[in-house]
Amino acid sequence: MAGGVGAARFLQGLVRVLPEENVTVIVNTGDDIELHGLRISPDIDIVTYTLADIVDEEKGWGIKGDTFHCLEFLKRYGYEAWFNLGDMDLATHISRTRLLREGLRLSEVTDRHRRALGVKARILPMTDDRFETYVKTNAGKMHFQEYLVKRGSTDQVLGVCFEGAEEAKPSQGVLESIESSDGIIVCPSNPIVSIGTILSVGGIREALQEASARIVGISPIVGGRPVKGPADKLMEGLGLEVSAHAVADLYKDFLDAFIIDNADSGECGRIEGLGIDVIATNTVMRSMLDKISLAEAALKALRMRG
Ligand code: FO1
Repeated sequence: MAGGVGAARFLQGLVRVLPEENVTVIVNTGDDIELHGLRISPDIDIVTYTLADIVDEEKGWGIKGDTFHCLEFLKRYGYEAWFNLGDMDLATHISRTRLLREGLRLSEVTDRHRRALGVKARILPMTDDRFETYVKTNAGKMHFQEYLVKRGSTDQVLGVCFEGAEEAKPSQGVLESIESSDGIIVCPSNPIVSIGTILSVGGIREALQEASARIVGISPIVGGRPVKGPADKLMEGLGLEVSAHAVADLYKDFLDAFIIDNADSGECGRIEGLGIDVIATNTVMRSMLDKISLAEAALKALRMRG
């Protein structure tokens, strides 16, 4: 189960210790947005580009070597261009929008794109239905991307709402993959707007509670701060403590084990108190070796071998 950049970095390690075709990634679509008439699915694209080895590694999103000529020209026509869509990246959004308009489901489009880019892992959007994350702030309610990218996560968070969550059904293959998998990993992603969204889609949380496979989570919080992104601001805004323990608490109804960073080893006892096995290791992924070691730790916690 995956959000964007943190999950994609972890998956780079995972596909080096497991055959890639044995991996299914269930991806958050709450960050999806329509801009310039195009459907953008940031987390799906981040995971796909990363596994295709074409991602801009420094940013963690977009395509390496991409240019921004189209966006510059849109600005000359007076359009807002706060979301940086590269020229090659735009081809993905044009294709997605076109295929959706022709009647394909988002999951079918995603499958076509990942195959075209040579990705062997299955990539499943959490839902094919409309689902958008909004953040309630002191400056009003806004789309998650507006909060994150346009306004740089500077507004005070008062709440989060998932529009479409009540009607959203898991996309085809999601529940089946949870039921039949040998091990389930909750990637180091934002617990509110990446994993929280996936868990809010009808039936997914229940499928995890009933899964026969072991489930391991990886903390996205290291030393009381998120490795990347605004998880701290969102957690605080919802009245939660910003800690590995608070993340484990959000997942305690289905988690068997939780991997936390060595920096948070002081929280082991509290997390074990939730009935969850704890593994403390290095979770900060700077090099490929870090990613591979973390993937190996996850497989060990799942009692699986690569
Ligand atoms: N993140 C930014 O911080 N600024 C951007 O301009 C931006 C553009 C962008 C374009 C395509 C894409 O797939 C992702 C993009 N992201 C950008 C990342 C994205 O907004 C977030 O990282 C995810 O939604 C959170 O997982």
